[in-house]
Amino acid sequence: MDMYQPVTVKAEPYPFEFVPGQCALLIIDMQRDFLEAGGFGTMLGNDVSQLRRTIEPNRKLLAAWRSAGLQVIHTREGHRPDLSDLPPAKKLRGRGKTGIGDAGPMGRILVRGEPGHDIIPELYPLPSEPVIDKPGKGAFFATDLHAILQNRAIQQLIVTGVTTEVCVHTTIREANDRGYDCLVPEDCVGSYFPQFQEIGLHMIKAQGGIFGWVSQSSHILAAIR
Ligand code: C5J
Repeated sequence: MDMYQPVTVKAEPYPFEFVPGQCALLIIDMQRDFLEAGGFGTMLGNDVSQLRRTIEPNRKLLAAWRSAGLQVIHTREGHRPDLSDLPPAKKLRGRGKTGIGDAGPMGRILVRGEPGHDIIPELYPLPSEPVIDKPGKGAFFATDLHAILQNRAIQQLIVTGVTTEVCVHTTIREANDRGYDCLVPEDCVGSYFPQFQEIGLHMIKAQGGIFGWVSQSSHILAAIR
């Protein structure tokens, strides 16, 4: 593949054109606590199957992206073990009996280094792929993501992961304000709430692509083959 020959992907609201060498696959928070039965997500009463359907399309896209020699970045939502980066408001919100930092089914909930905080084995990062540990919903807040993208001359992002209306959306909005183009393959993003999945994707591509483009992983695979 010619890294600097633009590639066009079928997308809405219109085709997405990207330069492979300047486009990273950004996989948001595919962590065990959100996706595995018995994790934090389930504990909150969510149906993880709504997220698990994204694993296989992400696995295929990641494999193709890696074999084309393109750049991959992963993120994880979580906090320092001493919780010094956990805003009190985030800790209290939800009013659950068990929250961030407490003992959960897979170690302390959303704490770095705990089993539940780690990325699911199906999409495990390679040692060469940066992993951004983020304390917030957006991947740019209080992280070095922007610096890494700038240093690698990345201008465009394929954004996948969970959850569509929370960390994926927040990251796309942050990326927009920093000048990045974002394409979202809808089969590679998931929400616990089907109605939020649907409306979240509409919000990205509405008004001529106010936050970016929406497509399917099959269209991206076809474009990079
Ligand atoms: C949430 C996320 N939903 N990764 N985190 O709390 O979207």
